[in-house]
Amino acid sequence: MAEPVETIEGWYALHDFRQVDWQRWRQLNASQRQRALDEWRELMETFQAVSPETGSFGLYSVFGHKADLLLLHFHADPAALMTREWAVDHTLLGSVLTRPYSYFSVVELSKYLAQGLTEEAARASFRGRLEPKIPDRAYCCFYPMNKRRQGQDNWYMMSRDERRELMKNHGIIGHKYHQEVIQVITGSQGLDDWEWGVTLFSDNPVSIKKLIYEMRFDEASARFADFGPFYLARRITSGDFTTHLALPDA
Ligand code: 76R
Repeated sequence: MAEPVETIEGWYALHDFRQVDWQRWRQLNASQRQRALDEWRELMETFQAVSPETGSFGLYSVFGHKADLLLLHFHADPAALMTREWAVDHTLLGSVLTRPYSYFSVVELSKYLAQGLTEEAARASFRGRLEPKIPDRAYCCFYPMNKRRQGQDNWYMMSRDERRELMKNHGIIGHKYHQEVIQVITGSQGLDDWEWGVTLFSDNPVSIKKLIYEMRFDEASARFADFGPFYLARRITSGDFTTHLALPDA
């Protein structure tokens, strides 16, 4: 049997996508709308006020038809993420939002390239990556992925050394985009429908595109990667969103 690589887990992640049901929104009267917007602002303030010791939060507006909002939470306690889902559902605005997608996972670092380190040493030196702050970048791209299990292209039948070699090359490509694109890899084996979630942050959507395109030619992706849906979102303030909803013709 090929041996699994050791992984180190950090904060849990909830990618909570919501979509406005405009018909239901328009059915609310003026005072209900006002209440909905006030409640929403308050809730976003609560999310933003999460202690940096235990979590982080970012609000994004999603391009295209797949969703309107991405509420991105990282938190040490999975129960806190559930409470945050419920908190949205319990607001008046929550009752006009549908949930086109969501993803639950946990920040994961694999020890392919840090083999000598004990878990404690790795934890200490990678704390910033295990407990990610939402980076101050304008765009966020999210997609789930699997490593392929098909005929000769079966990631899970390869030896750990072969996989490490592939991950090394993968890391070299990724490193070219160091600082330009910040990546958070979350593992979701047994937690959600795919094996990993990939969350990328950048001020430039083209940098995200170029990174992903370049990786497609690398064996780790070319032979072994299968992808789910891609979401591209732009960071917004809760005020941007409430202004959008409050437009007279909205
Ligand atoms: O942790 C590290 O930085 C060491 C090198 C590294 C590992 C082990 C690394 C670096 N990644 C690792 C693991 Mn990655 N990564 C992806 C995607 O679209 C695609 O084709 C793949 C999606 C991107 C864009 C990306 C970016 N990586 C992984 C794993 C787990 C594999 C396993 O355990 O079997 C997956 C699924 C995955 C996927 N990766 C980097 C990046 C970038 C930008 C880097 C360089 C980071 C830097 O040096 O700044």
